[in-house]
Amino acid sequence: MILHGYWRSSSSWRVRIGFALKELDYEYRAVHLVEGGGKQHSAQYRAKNPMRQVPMLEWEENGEEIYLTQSLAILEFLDELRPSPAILPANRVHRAWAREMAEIINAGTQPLQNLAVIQKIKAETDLDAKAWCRDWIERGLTAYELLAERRAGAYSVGDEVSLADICLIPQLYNARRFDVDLEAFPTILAIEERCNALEAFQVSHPDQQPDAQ
Ligand SMILES: N[C@@H](CCC(=O)N[C@@H](CS)C(=O)NCC(=O)O)C(=O)O
Repeated sequence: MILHGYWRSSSSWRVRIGFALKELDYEYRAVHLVEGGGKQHSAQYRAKNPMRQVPMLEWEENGEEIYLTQSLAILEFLDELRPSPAILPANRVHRAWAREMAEIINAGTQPLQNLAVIQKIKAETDLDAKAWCRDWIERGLTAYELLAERRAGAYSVGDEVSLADICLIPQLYNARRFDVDLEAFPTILAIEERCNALEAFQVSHPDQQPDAQ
């Protein structure tokens, strides 16, 4: 399988965590999101992924070229491919909570601070793009913290790593890039410390990627 990604793309990092947790191999193809206006906009890449984003997984199945985008769809696909360790809790309610918290990051936070949004804000408004990103990340993490206070054990939902943690940790990396003050999120920081101790989170870290700058 070929994983198209970018070292400091948080959505790409989510998928790398999934591969590492499940001890599945992949070939890494770096897509530079900035160089030359961004390789995600090239005709060749757009033909495979019309959303012009990373990550994208590419492989061949029964003689057919398969392309799959959207990190959560990719992670659920990996979970079906290799069910253990599961990234979705066995308990139905916990599973729904893990998905809910993952979506707070995936749908409610990251899209508002994505590169294309920042570029548009800078090009078309007088807003402070960094402050914009910081506000939306703070809003997302505030909600996440309140839910985690009630639901967390060692990790965001109970005592097993789940989809929620896989989305949370890369978002914290983004939060620091935008100078979000994380002191207000003690539950999240405790979860992060436990995740950081796991090899799957370490080897998938942006700084460990071949295209890291
Ligand atoms: N919901 C998507 C988000 C993907 C996404 O926003 N990727 C960013 C990097 S984290 C990207 O490729 N941005 C390129 C751009 O904005 O031009 C997913 O989970 O895969």
